[in-house]
Amino acid sequence: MKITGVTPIMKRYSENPILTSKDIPYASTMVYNPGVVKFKGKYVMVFRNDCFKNKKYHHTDLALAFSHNGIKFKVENKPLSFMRDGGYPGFASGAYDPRLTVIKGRCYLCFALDTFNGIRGGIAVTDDFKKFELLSLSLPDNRNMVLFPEKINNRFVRLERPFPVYGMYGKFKEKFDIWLSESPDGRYWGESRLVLGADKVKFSNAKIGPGTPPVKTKKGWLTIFHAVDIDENRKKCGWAGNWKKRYTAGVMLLDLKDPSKVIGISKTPLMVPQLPYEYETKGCRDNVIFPTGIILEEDGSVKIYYGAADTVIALATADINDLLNRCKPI
Ligand code: BMA
Repeated sequence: MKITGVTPIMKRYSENPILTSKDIPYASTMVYNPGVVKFKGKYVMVFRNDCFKNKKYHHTDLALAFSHNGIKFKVENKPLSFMRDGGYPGFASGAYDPRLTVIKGRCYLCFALDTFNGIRGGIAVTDDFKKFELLSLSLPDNRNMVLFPEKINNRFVRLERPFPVYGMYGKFKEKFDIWLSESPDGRYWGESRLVLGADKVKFSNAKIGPGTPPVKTKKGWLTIFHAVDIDENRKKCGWAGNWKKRYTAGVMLLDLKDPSKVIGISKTPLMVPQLPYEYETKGCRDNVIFPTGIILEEDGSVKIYYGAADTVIALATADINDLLNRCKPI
């Protein structure tokens, strides 16, 4: 799939990647997909750490790092023990793809969990990144959950991405869409409704998914999503056997009062894999930009954190007004 018209409003940090497996003081092969928040005066990052032994997958941790400027992160000496090594009956791998959201002074962690019965989306809450209270685990298959940073109409609200096997495929090989659910307490979720179908995204011919948690602006909730396009002519890349996908980033704006309504969406991707650490690594899957963290600073600048090629963590910045201007009615 050919993509044209990428507007360069995103500025990659010149010293990208900002974190690699070399920065991890314990076993690590690839680090990616970081959730980031400002919490108690610091930037906090929780990210996925995959470990291989003798070139074979061994395990996945969630790793924790802190920063004073949102650029240079110092990784803690131990991984988070949360949901690791059998924390859940039916457990198949560690929690991964974390997203962080602060709501009323508490930090919520959304994550995916591969179990022998399918993939579940989980939500936990913490006040110190030491103790976590597990609030909910979805039915399989679901993941890429992100929480809105405040209750709306007195309910917690999340975006999520179920994997319906009997979807309407049409020209799509995998058509997975972005949904929304509400909860009075973070434990019980319902009122689920479709937000954005993958068929509405001009630069996807496969699945889409929530990327970063939404941030509030006067015009609406701004949120970054990922979009996948499959091209059978793509060369095999990375370690993954038959990887024909590319992950790009898009932006959309949701209604402040009813965030299941899309006000606008970018017609072209915000970011496509363009730099060597995004499209050509010795990692697992090349051609991946997987946005998972966002900070809206007081001066209107936005930091977007993403996993690049499922191998390293990178940062790009933009102006909030440029992102809002990219969102056009569907
Ligand atoms: C998704 C998840 C992510 C990963 C992405 C790109 O399905 O597995 O962890 O970053 O694919 O490979």
